[in-house]
Amino acid sequence: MDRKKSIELLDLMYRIRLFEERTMVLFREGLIVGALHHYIGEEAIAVGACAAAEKDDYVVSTHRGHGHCIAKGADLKRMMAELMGRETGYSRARGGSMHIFSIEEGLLGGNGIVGGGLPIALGSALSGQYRESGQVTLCFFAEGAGARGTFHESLNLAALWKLPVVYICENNLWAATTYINYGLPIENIGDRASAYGIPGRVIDGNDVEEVYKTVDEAIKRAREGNGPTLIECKTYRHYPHCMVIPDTRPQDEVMEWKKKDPIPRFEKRLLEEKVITKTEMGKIKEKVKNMLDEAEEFARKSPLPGVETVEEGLWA
Ligand SMILES: Cc1ncc(C[n+]2csc(CCOP(=O)(O)OP(=O)(O)O)c2C)c(N)n1
Repeated sequence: MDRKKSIELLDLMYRIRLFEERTMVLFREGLIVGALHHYIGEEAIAVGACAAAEKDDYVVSTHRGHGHCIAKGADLKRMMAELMGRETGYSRARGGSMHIFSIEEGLLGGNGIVGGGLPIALGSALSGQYRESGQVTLCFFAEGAGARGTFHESLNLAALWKLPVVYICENNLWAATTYINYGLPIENIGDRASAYGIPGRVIDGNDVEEVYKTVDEAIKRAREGNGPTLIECKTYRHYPHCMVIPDTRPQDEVMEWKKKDPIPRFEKRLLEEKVITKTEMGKIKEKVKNMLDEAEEFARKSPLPGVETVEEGLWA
């Protein structure tokens, strides 16, 4: 991976981490309401995967989707405004944290329904294939979604029709407060690929370069018309399921995984390989902090949607 790309990945990982930390503060201040599911600890997956995609490729996200949006190039101001319920947000405050949608950035939306994104990804992949546009869909979901019918039906059809889709399972071991082996009789979700006759990979989801390389390969395969790949990324979230749920996970497990934090790990590698200096890293972080100050200010100053607009966008 060249220097420019490595620095780009680090920058995006900082953006996600610092965005999430900022939203925690704003949530506690009552400026962000509703559910807030943080992506801290999982940054290497969104960043590695989206770095392998083109701008017009599609991304289908989840309830834990801020990282996917940022990695795909979403505007921090519009994201922050959406979370703070402002008219200038991506979904004009109709969506909030879980429903950031932006056709310009190829973001086909987050999803409050666990496993709800998989059939949507099937649709966008079919559309790409039908239009012969060369567009690939990256479909993110977590291990809890791997136990849903939508997972099996989608992978079956995608494999059958050789659709251009890459399934990326972010296995952070816990579905809210349910440990993986309570809901899944197998250790690796990636092994399920063999049931659909597609390649399955089980990788270290905290290694941004490994994610990048694996997804890059899967995207090439999809673009060449060879169909889907299932990639399971082993990872961990540093915080409880969402802002309003206490942490029920064993604290020694949390501590162990925090030692595998993808950001210091990547920083260490880049420093050792002399790709970047500590001062340069500091400068990137400073830039990201300024971007977040601007995003917060933009959102704070933006208007709340007026009551007269309440029926706009309703179809029923
Ligand atoms: C169909 C459905 N069932 C249950 C829920 C409630 N719920 C919200 S998040 C969640 C856990 C999801 O776990 P996982 O898919 O592993 O994602 P993670 O939060 O670990 O990223 C559950 C059960 C839901 N939103 N949708």
